[in-house]
Amino acid sequence: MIDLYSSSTPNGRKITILLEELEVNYNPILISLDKKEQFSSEFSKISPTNKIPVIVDSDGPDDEPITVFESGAILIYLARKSGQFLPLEPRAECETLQWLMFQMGGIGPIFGQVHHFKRAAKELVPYALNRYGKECLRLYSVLDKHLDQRKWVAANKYTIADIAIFPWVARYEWQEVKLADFPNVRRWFETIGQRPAVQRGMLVPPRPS
Ligand SMILES: N[C@@H](CCC(=O)N[C@@H](CS)C(=O)NCC(=O)O)C(=O)O
Repeated sequence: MIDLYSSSTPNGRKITILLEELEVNYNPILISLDKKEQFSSEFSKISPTNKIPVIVDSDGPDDEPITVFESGAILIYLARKSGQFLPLEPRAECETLQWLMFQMGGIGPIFGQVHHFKRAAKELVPYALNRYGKECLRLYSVLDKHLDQRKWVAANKYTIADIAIFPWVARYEWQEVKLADFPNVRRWFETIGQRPAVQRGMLVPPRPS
């Protein structure tokens, strides 16, 4: 059994999408960021960064439980364990990992700042809105250009690179981005959004009422 400590955010949903795709049993445990549960002493034991997502897999390597934090590392761990969504062939694996890192190092941090300065910041900070807004659009352009003539982000296959990027693009309205301006991204987004596992994964854990 896999315990997933998560919240209804893009980084959390990367993992629920992959778990749903893999059809494995997992137990979602909501960590409420609003209630600052990520800073509890209990959660700090498994998340040294005080961030979600984290998994605890009771069936880890050498028959021992394993705890994994950082969403990219969790995706790689689960993909390797299952032998799915991360190709083994070295070039295809490298391509998949490089686009996964593009999400981890670019899309995640920058879109996260856009969400913060557009929706959460207590004051209007034009400099930050301009800086992160511009970089957000640049990242969409990179992805759009890359997806021209390609169905998937990497390796001609649906992989953890697609899974990592999807829930961030799903918040395009928060970013005030028009997907019509990025037709290749929009086509890719609509294709992935039709997958039943993706639809299920986007609902777990539910938003706290
Ligand atoms: N690089 C980390 C980022 C994780 C992250 O930023 N998680 C956010 C939610 S999406 C979080 O836990 N925020 C709580 C906080 O910053 O206090 C990953 O990909 O797992």
